[in-house]
Amino acid sequence: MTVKDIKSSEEKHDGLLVLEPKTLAKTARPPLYKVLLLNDDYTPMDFVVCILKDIFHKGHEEAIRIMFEVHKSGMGICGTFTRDVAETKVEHVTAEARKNEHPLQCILEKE
Ligand code: TYC
Repeated sequence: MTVKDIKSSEEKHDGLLVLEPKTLAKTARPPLYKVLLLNDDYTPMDFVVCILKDIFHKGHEEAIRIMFEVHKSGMGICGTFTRDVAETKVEHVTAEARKNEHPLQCILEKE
């Protein structure tokens, strides 16, 4: 149900906004979290590109764009997810980086 739908049901109630708890539960959106990559001086660029492709499902051009964004500005956004998904992505990135002995840092930021 969209805000528009709520507005039209509002009209059916003589202009009074009546939101059933059920409706509120259905329309509530879960909080979202950004997954960020941080720059460092040691992780190879091609490793970061692979992470962006394999874990964040980015295409080649987009993966390169994000990697250079991180490299130049210090951080970049890999994607926005619900909390569980975002935490799992961070764990996968960190595990893969440590397995390959890279210091790559990946963090969450609440939107
Ligand atoms: N700065 C790294 C280098 O020059 C590349 C890099 C990019 C590292 C993005 C981390 O999140 C990162 N090899």
